[in-house]
Amino acid sequence: MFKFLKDKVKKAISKINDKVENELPDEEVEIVEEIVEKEEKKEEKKEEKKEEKKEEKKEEKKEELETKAVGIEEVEEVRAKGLFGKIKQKINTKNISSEKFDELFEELEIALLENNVALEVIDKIKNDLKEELVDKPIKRKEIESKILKSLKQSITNLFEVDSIDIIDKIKNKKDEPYVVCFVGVNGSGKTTSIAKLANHLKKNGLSVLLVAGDTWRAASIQQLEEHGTNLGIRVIKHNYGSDPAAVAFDGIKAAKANNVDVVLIDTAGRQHSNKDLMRELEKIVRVSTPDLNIFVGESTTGNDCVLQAQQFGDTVELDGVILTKSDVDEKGGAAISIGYVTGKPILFLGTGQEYEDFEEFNADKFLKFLDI
Ligand SMILES: Nc1nc2c(ncn2[C@@H]2O[C@H](COP(=O)(O)OP(=O)(O)OP(=O)(O)O)[C@@H](O)[C@H]2O)c(=O)[nH]1
Ligand SMILES: [Mg+2]
Repeated sequence: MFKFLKDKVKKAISKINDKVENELPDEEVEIVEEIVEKEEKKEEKKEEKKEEKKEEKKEEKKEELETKAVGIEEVEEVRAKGLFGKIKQKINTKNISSEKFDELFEELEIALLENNVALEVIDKIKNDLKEELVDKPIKRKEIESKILKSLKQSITNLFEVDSIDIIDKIKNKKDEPYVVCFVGVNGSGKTTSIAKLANHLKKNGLSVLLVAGDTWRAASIQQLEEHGTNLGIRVIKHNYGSDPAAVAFDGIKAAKANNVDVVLIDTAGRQHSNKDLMRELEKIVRVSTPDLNIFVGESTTGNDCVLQAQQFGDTVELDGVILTKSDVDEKGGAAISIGYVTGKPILFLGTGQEYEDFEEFNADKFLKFLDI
């Protein structure tokens, strides 16, 4: 999962590091530490011992400065601590100008583009990194780690979209069934994700009902019924060609009558450009007033997936995203981009074809995967 992205980003950062190392001149930043020598005059006998100790402390402090100091700002901080002895040392730093940064960032930009990261996300990462790295003396040894740290922070911020605890939401809606509608293009994994979520909810002690709202594609009702049989979950269906909004209405009615906690509505795959089918989707949503509309997108389709989510969002008010087939996605661009671009959280990742291949999305885990 996401291996290609991980490798490319690492390579790009290593290249940037080499360029900074080789193409930018060293700049010396002088660090000065003043002495506060109070005790020396009082106890002359102990002078020698003290001198020894002072030397030790100077050495220790020098080492501390070596690892800490990156520029003038930190000298002030160290000075405030008040130490014994006087330390004067020069640290080699690199200073990246704004123009040089633009040139260096191209390495990373290409890596991100190749991995289907959305343009607005690349722009955001660029601005974040620029703020952290430009015109600030960076200690030579710390260039690569500083870039990685800035990149990690920038990507972390991309996931700062309010998440939804679906189980909590369902449990909090006590009087009526909680209704979830699944939308997306053909073959994105809607029906499979419904079955996976149904399984997950059932395992968490919730009762579930499925609505066969795809009355369009051949064998779609049968496909949902098979999942229902496997999972021991009731499926409400009409005939092929019937109005899916009416099936959804009946499903919710049946769930109410039987005190079912959750209704999951399957819908036919459709392209945003198909006006009739989009109108049909609008009607399903109008009639069933879902508590949650989930866009199901194929992780492997990268930028297309992000664009589709935006387009579906024009017709249906989306609340969250399920990214399927992340098990076969080496790029990860959709996972990085979709939350930031749509402002909606990724709720789950589909990680295979089995019911259990379904994970709650976790940004920390994702970052660990990227190994940044
Ligand atoms: N590897 C992998 N395959 C998946 C995943 N989710 C779904 N699939 C497969 O993708 C194919 C399409 O899945 P469906 O659930 O039928 O997709 P759909 O969106 O309902 O399709 P339509 O109803 O035709 O629009 C099936 O072969 C699924 O097994 C996943 O997370 N990983
Ligand atoms: Mg389907």
